[in-house]
Amino acid sequence: MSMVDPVRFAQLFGNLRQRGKNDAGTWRVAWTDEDWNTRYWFEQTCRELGFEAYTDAAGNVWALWNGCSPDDPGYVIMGSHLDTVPAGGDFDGAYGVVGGLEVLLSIRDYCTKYGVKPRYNLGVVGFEDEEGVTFGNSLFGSRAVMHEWRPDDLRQLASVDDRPFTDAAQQYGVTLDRIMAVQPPNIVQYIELHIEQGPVLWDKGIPIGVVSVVAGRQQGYVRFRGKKNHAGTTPMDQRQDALLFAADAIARLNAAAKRHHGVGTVGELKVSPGSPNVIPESVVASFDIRAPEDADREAMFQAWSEGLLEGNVQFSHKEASVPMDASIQQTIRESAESLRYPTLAMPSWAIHDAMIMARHVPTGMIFVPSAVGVSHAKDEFTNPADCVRGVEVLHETVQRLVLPGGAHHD
Ligand code: HGY
Ligand code: MN
Ligand code: MN
Repeated sequence: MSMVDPVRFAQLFGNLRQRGKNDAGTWRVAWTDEDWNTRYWFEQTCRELGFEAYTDAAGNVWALWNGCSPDDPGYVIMGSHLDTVPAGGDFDGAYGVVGGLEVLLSIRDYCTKYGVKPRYNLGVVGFEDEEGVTFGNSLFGSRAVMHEWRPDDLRQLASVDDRPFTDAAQQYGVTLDRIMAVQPPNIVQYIELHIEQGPVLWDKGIPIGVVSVVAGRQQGYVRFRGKKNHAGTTPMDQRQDALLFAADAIARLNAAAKRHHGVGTVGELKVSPGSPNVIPESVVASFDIRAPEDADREAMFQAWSEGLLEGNVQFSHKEASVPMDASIQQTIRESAESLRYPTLAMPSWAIHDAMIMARHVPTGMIFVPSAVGVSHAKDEFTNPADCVRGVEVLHETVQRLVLPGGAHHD
């Protein structure tokens, strides 16, 4: 029987989890040396494990096994992202990449030992810049693989400190021309294993989530204009305080989210001139609006953006909700049930590379519980038993997809 090896998985995952980590959390932010040293490490590790391993023109790292050689019926790809948010957790993304590598190893070793020829080739990908925290280009690597980027989209991207995305990417050899020319393997299905990042599975005590839809998101920046003046001498009724306008917008976003069954967050504020004794003349605030139903998200954004005081939306990127493939969802459910693991069908409130892949190939997502629902923080944690259960369900699912006659149980 092809089995996952929990010890091998724990060793690989333990190695990755330490990379870019300090007391405040994990700092494998895209387009930094921490991120790219991790990519080189992962590529080298996969090569040493006997796979065709490479980093593509957009920074995505691939490990491929063409077990069907010489014909190429296409690849079933597992994976997630290797980058993190600043001071993030060490499960978000990394868990799915290493879980995929463990399944790739288990199935390759099984097929090699018993001379079994899979129906599809198999591989793992570690996407680049899923988080988009610096340049607002989330899901960057998967969009590059699926050729969703246009050069102008990327030319206009810049950090809050006005550093162009192209400048940062070029530092790692990633140029616009190369991004446009990414040559991915022939992907026929994509399965992403990921932590839930929320409290639902943890609160219900259910070990496996079968993702039904990845919630859409509208994200961007609003600039509020005020009038710079003296904090002491300016009477309260003669102020144009940009930060007060922003504060009003933050409170109203919170109310709109509750009213429209969504979530709304302002996670970033840049106040100018940023001196305690000067009334702010300009504030740039980020916004992040999500809901599984597109109509709810649109209504939320509309209700909120109509009432902005002295503010206008500078940049906004919208991603519609994307349903996961129904038959892959069923395969995941059956796989978990064959292992006697209860499952819960559920939306993903976090966005994932799976929402890009699902627009092009049949795609599924498997969730495991996040302890106390915490994520994007250093105490992000999933207990080892839950981690292994998720890898086993991914393994069982992928066996059913690629092995002749489905999963093998001697
Ligand atoms: O923001 C998100 O939902 C994801 O973690 N990038
Ligand atoms: Mn993630
Ligand atoms: Mn994340």
